[in-house]
Amino acid sequence: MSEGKKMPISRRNLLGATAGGAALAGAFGSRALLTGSAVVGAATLAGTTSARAATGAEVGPGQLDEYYGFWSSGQCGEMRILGIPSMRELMRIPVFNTCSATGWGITNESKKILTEGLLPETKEYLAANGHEFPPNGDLHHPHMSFTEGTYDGRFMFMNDKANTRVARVRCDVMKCDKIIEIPNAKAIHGLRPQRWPRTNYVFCNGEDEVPMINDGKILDEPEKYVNFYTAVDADEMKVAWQVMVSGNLDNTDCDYEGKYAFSTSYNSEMGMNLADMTEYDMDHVVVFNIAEIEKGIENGDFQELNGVKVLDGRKGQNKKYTRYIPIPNNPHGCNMAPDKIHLCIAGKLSPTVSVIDVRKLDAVFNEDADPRSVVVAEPELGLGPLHTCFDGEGNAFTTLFLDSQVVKWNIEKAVQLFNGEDVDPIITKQDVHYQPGHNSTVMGETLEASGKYYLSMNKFSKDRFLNVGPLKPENEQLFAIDGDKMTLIHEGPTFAEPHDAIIVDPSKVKPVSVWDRNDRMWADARKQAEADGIDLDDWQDTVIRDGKKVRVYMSSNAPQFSLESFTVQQDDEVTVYVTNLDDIDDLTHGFTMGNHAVAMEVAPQATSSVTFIASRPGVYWYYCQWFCHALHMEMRGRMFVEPKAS
Ligand code: K7E
Ligand code: CUA
Ligand code: CA
Repeated sequence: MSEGKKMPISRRNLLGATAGGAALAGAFGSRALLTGSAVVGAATLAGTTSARAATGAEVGPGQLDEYYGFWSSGQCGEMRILGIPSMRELMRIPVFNTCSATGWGITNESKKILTEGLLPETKEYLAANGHEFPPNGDLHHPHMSFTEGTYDGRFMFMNDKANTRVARVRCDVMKCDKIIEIPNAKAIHGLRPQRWPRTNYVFCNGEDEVPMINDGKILDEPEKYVNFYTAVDADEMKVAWQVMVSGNLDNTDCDYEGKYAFSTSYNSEMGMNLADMTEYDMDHVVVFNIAEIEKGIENGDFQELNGVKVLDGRKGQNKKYTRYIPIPNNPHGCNMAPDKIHLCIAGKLSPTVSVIDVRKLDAVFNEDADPRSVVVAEPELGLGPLHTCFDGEGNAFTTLFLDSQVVKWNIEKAVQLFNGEDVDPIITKQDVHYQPGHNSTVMGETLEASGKYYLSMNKFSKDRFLNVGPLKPENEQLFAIDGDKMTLIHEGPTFAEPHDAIIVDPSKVKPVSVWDRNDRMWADARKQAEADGIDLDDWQDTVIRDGKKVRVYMSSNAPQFSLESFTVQQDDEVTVYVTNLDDIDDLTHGFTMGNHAVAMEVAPQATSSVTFIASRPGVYWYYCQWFCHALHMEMRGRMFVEPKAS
């Protein structure tokens, strides 16, 4: 325990007169937060409808949006797709959650994805608690795969902070195809795909500190805790390597050259409580040297921990794997500018953004130059800077959580100011409602960044909408940008809790409308069907008995299932395979077995399967749960469960 080291944190301390104190008061004192917001809220904004017309951002009925938006959903655990600039929600893609509409977490295909990447000890834990896979997730950071510094439309990658997982979504069918649990690390938070030459790695930060071997032999001995930085092989979805670091890890990003990756750490103190985590004036950014790490792996300079090659990149190791750059004060956001030069670190409790010139990192690694020599600007922007995005014209937008504002500033001018020139880097400040976290511009984390639209993901909506009870939605605002002018064109509630989003040009993403019949999503079903002598591509109406196992193969063709009934015996393990033979755009069927907790989507040309124990005798109706036809209600059939002979 680290008690007695200093004064415990209290409201009175927090409300002290220093800048840090003021920031803390806002961050942790709800009264202060409310007061601040009310002031901002008084300035009511003009109607967004006319603003849309004025900025040319109108999207009429039947018109398509200019851009895709890929959204996280925080503790909902799913990924969402929105249209920009309309902000219409287009789709929800279940990942770490379960979904009644699509059957994610119910079908055999999704259960396999949700379970196969779990560690053995996690499976044991889950089984002891009546789960096959974690029923929850916390998805913060969705990012697309890159080729040469821009999106390539292959995959989306995302983290689950709650259960230390990383997932991949295929952009051709917009379904999750891989989820892995990361060993050793705890609470994967920041996540970024490698930008250059392509996304070979997905970099993942472990936020929570634990003993290196976390088997209960070490408990309250924080000096023995470590954190792990993980590189996931993006193609294989397997851990490539890990680096042990000093301090914890929060957000991460990487350069446009494939040389370095970066992570913020707000707990360089390795504190175990709020007071200790906020003790130092300076925390740090860890810089990871990718080539040196790969060399270290090659040369065997690692220990194997739970099947993973782990290098020691802790402070004082005097190796070239990592360097630590001092940064004030509990830094959070970590954002690489599309100028390929400037990395922007948001100070959170410091009103500054620290700008690192990544070209200067070679000297730090090779000549042991002063780590702070890479900081080329540190403009004071406002209270509570959290995240920064870019317009591709040398300007940055930083969210100010405590000020409930976004500040637009010029990177080059911030550098000039740092060099003693008499310039003001701040271009404009814009109120948002309220307390913004992440922000995004169009293609803003790629070489094709543009400042056409600016998205503010605000953590509080408070008085902006009709009251829906104590639990309130978040609030998102979209601005059209024209020169230095930011015009609000959308404000709307979102359910918990979009942390982050990327805005992607449709030329990068080409999803299909109809599945390929040979898709690997149902490879297992196809294999089983072949073994059973069933042609999955043809009309199927076959029931196969295999001891206590029964396999029911049926197809769907609007508005009919190929089987109007089938019979099983009590306690049979029943697997129903449904193949949708319709190959028309948007003609999705579903399969719900009444009173059996079984439901799934079967999109055009897809096969889905579900397994359950028919433990109750009787007549049960199954029906199509996606509206498909005028006779959709009639698209149903009966399962007869014959009672056991007593
Ligand atoms: Cu990206 Cu919300 Cu996880 Cu900042 S974090 S806000
Ligand atoms: Cu088929 Cu509804
Ligand atoms: Ca700290």
